[in-house]
Formats: sequence, C-alpha cells, structure tokens
Amino acid sequence: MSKSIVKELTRLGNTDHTGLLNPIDRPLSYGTAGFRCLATDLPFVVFRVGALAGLRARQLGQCIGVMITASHNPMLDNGVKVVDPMGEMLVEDWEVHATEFVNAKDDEVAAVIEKLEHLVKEGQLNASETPQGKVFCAFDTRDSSQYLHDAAKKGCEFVGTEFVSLGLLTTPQLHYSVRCENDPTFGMAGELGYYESLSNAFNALNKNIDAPNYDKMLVLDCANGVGASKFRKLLGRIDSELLEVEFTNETGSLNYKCGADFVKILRSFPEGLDAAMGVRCASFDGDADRLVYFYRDTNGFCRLLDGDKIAALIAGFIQSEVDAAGLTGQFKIGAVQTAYANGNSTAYIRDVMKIPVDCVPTGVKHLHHAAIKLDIGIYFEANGHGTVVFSQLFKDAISQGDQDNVHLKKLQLFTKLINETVGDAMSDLLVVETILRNNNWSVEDWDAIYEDAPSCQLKVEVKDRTVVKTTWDETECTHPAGLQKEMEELIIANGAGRAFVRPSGTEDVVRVYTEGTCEENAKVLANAVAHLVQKYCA
Ligand code: 16G
Ligand code: MG
Repeated sequence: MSKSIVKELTRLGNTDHTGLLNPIDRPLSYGTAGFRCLATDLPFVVFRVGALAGLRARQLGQCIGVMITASHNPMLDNGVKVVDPMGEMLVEDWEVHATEFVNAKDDEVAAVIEKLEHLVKEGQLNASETPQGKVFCAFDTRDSSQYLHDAAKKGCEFVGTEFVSLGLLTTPQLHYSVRCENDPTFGMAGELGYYESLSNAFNALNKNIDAPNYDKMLVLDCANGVGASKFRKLLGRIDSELLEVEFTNETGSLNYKCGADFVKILRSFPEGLDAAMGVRCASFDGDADRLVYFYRDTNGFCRLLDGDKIAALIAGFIQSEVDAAGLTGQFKIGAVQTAYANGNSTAYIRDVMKIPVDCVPTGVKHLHHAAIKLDIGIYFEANGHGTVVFSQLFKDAISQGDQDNVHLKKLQLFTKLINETVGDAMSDLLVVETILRNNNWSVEDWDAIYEDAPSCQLKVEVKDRTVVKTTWDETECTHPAGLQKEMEELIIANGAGRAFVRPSGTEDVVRVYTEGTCEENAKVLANAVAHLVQKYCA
C-alpha cells in the first residue's frame, strides 16, 4: 500500500481500522455496485459492512462474501459489496439494512445492530442447530484495498463471526468461492479449485478441433488490474497448443487509459496496445468482471465486439448444441439485456435467432434475477458484464442423458467453463475462445453476424441527478415532466434513432444513450438530449 494512502486514512482517525464512527455528513446508499466512493471516506463504511456481512452470515448459517473493489473506477476510489450464499448479489432487504447501518449517526449505530441481531435470532429459530456462518473477504489491487480489508475484518469480528481472508482475487473468483463453500457440488472453494475447473473444461472442449480460420493468438489488455496475475495463473493450466496470450497493461496505473470500460466508451485501442490488422484483442476491467473484444479492421479502425456481441455468440452456440443434442424445444432459452443493448443486437437475437429477449434495469442483480427464471438464461450488459445460468432441470437432463452424445457432453463442459454466479472476464474469455474455435471463426467472422447500430453515450453533470426518474426498464423518462416528450420530438426531427436518459447509480451524473443513422447523427442527437437534460434539471 502506498504510504500516502495509509497516512491519509490514519489522518482521518482510523488508525485501528475500526472507523466505527461516521465522519461523513452526506448520505451514502448501497447501489448496484455496493458502496463506492473515495477510498479515504470508506474505512467506517467497510467496518460496518464487515459487521453487516457477519450478521447476515449468522442469520443464514452460511458463508457470505465481502468484495473490496471499485472495478473500472480510478485508483483512488474504492468500494465494498456483499455477496449472498449462492454467489449472487445481496438480497434487496439487506441492501436497505446496509444503507441504514452505514448512514446511522454514531449514537444510532447500536440500535441498528440490535435490530439486525434480532433478524439473526429469527433466522436461527428456523434452524435445527445453531449455525455459525462465516465471511469470505477478497480485494483488488488498489493501494487502499488491504487497509480496507482490515477494516472489514474488524467489523466482522466485532459481531463475533469468523472471518476468512481470501486475499487478492478478481470479483468473480470471490463470488465463485462463496458459492462453492455453501454448495460443494458447484466446485471447490478458492482460487485453485476455480483454475482447475475452468481449465479442465476449456482443455476438454477445445482439444482435437481442427479450426484453420481460428488463430490461437490473443492480445490481452488487463487494465493494470487483478486480472493480469490471475489470468496468468489460469493460462498456466491451459494447453498452449490451444491458446496463446500476449499480455499488456499488467502493472501500470489501474484502469488508466485502458481496460474494458475505456475501450467500450471510446471505441478505441487502449494505451500500450498496438494491434496489427485482424489480430484478436480483449480487455478486462480493473476487477475482471467485464470483458470486451476488439480488433483493427482493414481501414485501420478499432472495431468493438462488446457484451451484446458476446451474448449473441454464446446464444448461437448454445442453441445449436441444444438442437444437435436432440433437446430442441424442451427448455426455455432466453437472453436478458438492458436498455443500453445495441438495437441491432436485440433484433438479431430475437428476430434472426428466434430467441426471446427480456429488457431489465441496469445492474447485474436485475439481469441475474430475470435469467434464473429460464432453463438457459444468457444475460449480458453492453459494457461486457454477463454470464449464462442454467436451471437444475437442464443440468439434470444433460448429466443423465446418453453420455456418448458429444453435444450433451459439450453442454456439460460448458456449464463448468462459464462462471454461473456472476459475469466473469476470465471465464467469458475462455468461453468466447472456445466458441470461435468450435465455429472455426476468425474475429471478423464473429463481428459479421450483425452490424451495430451507430450509437453514442454521454454523461451530463446536473445539480441533482435524482430528479430524473424512469420507467422500470429505464427506456422512458417519467420525470421531470415534459423531458420524454421533447426527447421524442428530437428523435423525430433527427430523422431516426432511439434515445434514453437515466441517473447513474455509481457517479453523480445523468447518462444519455442514443442510436442514429450514422455515428455523427447519433452524436448530434446525444448532444441535443444532453442539453434537454440540463434544461430540465436546472
Ligand atoms: C455497476 C453495476 C453494473 C452496471 C453499472 C452501471 C453490478 C455488480 N455492477 O457497475 O452492472 O452496468 O453499475 O453504472 O451490478 P451506472 O449506473 O453508473 O451507469
Ligand atoms: Mg468490474
């Protein structure tokens, strides 16, 4: 940890990491990414979240996760979020408890803890024996992470729950480990179990496949984050005949001019990566739960293959394997997207592949909840976060079917290769590589499945972003009154397209997304919508 961060944190009176006292005068809320802000504001937050996780673990008598990361945000930010027993996001009523706990004034803290202790006792009434529960905690490569981890430990121990440090991990590795700890049929908890399971599945799915159009060479931008060292470990278990990776951005400044978010938003090459034409490249984000691909086309431009294109690739593969396995029509297959999904990706999946598409609000928990209603739920955000979840019914069918059926076998291996608990850049990368090899596709072949509608994303700073309200799926703006109507008039005046606005859940801005007839047209529309937002939020 850099000396200056420690000094700054200790200056704030958190020498013992407890930070039980709340030194902040503005409210914080548990959002899609948990609590996220400047690392120096976080010690008391993380201490309280450590305590909350400890209580949640005891309530359920299970293992709960605490992840310390601010993902693709700058090095000086950090964040903390809680992982529920099946590796999923914290359940909503405990998000409310978390917000209340963290915002409690110093003289209110005891009452909040008492209330949570009551929930713990209620939980234990239903259990046959007194369950203990434990907390798994991991962190990313930020300078402040170790310090904040120590605060989480103190908080967890403060409420008397066992705390197990898993150290430096990617966010999805923590989700995976929590799930395995509570459900050993899923896999072996910890880093080694994770590498073992993914690499075995990858090696088995890719061996003996002749794919002359597929090039095993990949250039990887690690965002200077935790994914760099972790993917090297995973790759060490992969047959080098199958995949070779040239690593870039491994140890520089975290997320600075690189990483999945940078490449997605700017649609340009990350710094430090100079790809030759047609070479397949991929970017992780800082905590390795997002993945995007890109390459240099024949005109020298950067072509982006984002979460939408990954979803379409996976959906096509699963559909054809399900058909080839003789299971057509027996299971509900569907895709889940958000309003940010490129319109042409939705049209391709829904109209060409004939796979139903659901649209839900931004944030992993919404996508995950919609996906688990299906037998095979493929969910991706355009930003590159996504995975596939399978129902027990489907898993039983493929494991009990004819074991000489190679397609059933492939589907079984696929369920091991993908990290069902949450979007996972390392796992998704191996999934994409597997499908490209199995399809005998180059990156251009994959890119050609559909053409993205030209789009533009902007952020607008306003006095109070919470005045902007939308319908549940975020496609229409309901407040301030009149904004939606004027936006629709702009779309008509623009000649074509689509536009929506929503308040960010992680930054103090309103986000604008537009699609148009060409890049310039989408940009003009986005700027016009941004002006409207400013006018209505003034
Ligand atoms: C968080 C969400 C991500 C979402 C992003 C939107 C999780 C784990 N992460 O990073 O899914 O796309 O927020 O950010 O849910 P925004 O609200 O600032 O646009
Ligand atoms: Mg992330």
